[in-house]
Amino acid sequence: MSGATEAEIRTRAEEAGQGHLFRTLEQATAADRRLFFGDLAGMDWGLIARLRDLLRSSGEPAAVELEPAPSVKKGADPAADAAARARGEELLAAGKVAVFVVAGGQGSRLGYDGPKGLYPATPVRGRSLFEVFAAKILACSRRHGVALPWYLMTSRANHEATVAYFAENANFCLAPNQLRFFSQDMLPAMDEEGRFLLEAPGRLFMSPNGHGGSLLALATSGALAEMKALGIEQIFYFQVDNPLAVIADPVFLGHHDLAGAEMSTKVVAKRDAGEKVGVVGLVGGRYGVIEYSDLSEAERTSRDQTGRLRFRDGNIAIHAIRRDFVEELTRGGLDLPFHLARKSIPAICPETAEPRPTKGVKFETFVFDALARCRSSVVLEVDRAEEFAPIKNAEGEDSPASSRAAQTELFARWLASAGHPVPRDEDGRSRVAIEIDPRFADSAEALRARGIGAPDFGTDVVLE
Ligand code: UD2
Repeated sequence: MSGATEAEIRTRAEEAGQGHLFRTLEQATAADRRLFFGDLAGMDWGLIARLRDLLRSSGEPAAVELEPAPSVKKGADPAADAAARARGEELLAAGKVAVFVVAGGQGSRLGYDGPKGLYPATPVRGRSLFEVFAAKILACSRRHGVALPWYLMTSRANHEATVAYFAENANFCLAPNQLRFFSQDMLPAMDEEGRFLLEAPGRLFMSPNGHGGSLLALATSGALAEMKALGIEQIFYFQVDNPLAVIADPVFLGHHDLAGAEMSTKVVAKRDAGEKVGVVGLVGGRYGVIEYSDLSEAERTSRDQTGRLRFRDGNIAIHAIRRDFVEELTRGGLDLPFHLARKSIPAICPETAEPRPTKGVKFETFVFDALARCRSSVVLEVDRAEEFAPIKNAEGEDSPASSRAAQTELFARWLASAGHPVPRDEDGRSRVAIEIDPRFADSAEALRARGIGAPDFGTDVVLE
């Protein structure tokens, strides 16, 4: 409804059952009011009607038959890995790969007030997640003689701060045309009757439409068309929270490409039955990820004959996705199912504007639901210690402290492989924090090739 008057926008919203939104509108600030009418004008009312139907019909999810999916373990077959690496390196050198990070989430569990990518993640210098990824992309670009393009998806709440951060840091030495920022769409939260919720008069409670929305945003932002024009065939997808992600891993890209897969996934063996990661499996015969909250107790704890968890392939949210598969999924809108998250939402009463936390529903699509559409998919198991140390919680597992410790241990192994074993305490942990900048060395082999002398282990070690 672009170009519509406020009266027309209001009529359309009232017809859609949202008349309550206007009862406190006279209390809204001018800025909120503008945004409010902008949000309503941009509303996809056809989609809203579908979401309201879904809300009405959603009972218990139907039981699905879950089976473990076949997987390949990195390192188990060196010849196959070498062939995959060669293929992946060929794709990279030919400029057929783009890197894509989803950074539109709100990071509320971490309690960090800002885009999560700005979070200081490294063990000594405290470099941000975005700087770590930029450094890895720079190192990979140099190695393959290309300017690896990096697409960054933000959301309304963090877009400007993200773009400004890169500008303030001179894009961490990446070429300006190597970076593309775009935002995902937002969706309104609703109460159980399908009425939109307000967080303040004239301010709709909107939230990002889930990381599945990243595929749609690739299409609507023009990024997908641009990738096609650039000759890009494969998209390396990852989440903003994992500083150990091996960006554009040629072994993964190669396995995926050689198998002719549409979309592939990296997994790690689950730490224990209770670990909060989705599990990759075959759902009714199709590839998929079952969220930890949707696994039954029996499935969570079930073990195979060898005593290992039957469903142990923990999704680390790193995917290789064919560009033309994303085109197929987004032709005429995003073809992925919606998930409903029921939460207490800090809403106001639409009559009195008094705060009234409300049991509400948020709608999201998940990128991994696209796996169900694949004819072929590679599930590549990798070593957690080498590739997965996410920052999700303020404390405990998957926290800044556990991630820094995992980074130090990885760099300690690289140093040991280069002939410099690190001093260890009685529990076997490195006595000093260690940081190796990816621009100095981004793998054990790269570090060995540098031929460095013994570092001073009397203090924290930084190689940069
Ligand atoms: C996700 C997976 C979980 C497991 C884990 C691995 C889901 C639903 N669960 O859990 O199964 O594999 O990751 O690390 O994905 N994001 C957006 N836009 C959105 C929502 C999320 O960009 O609308 C990004 C967000 O910035 C982050 C990532 O997606 O990079 C994961 O989001 P999350 O923190 O909600 O998912 P998490 O960690 O609970």
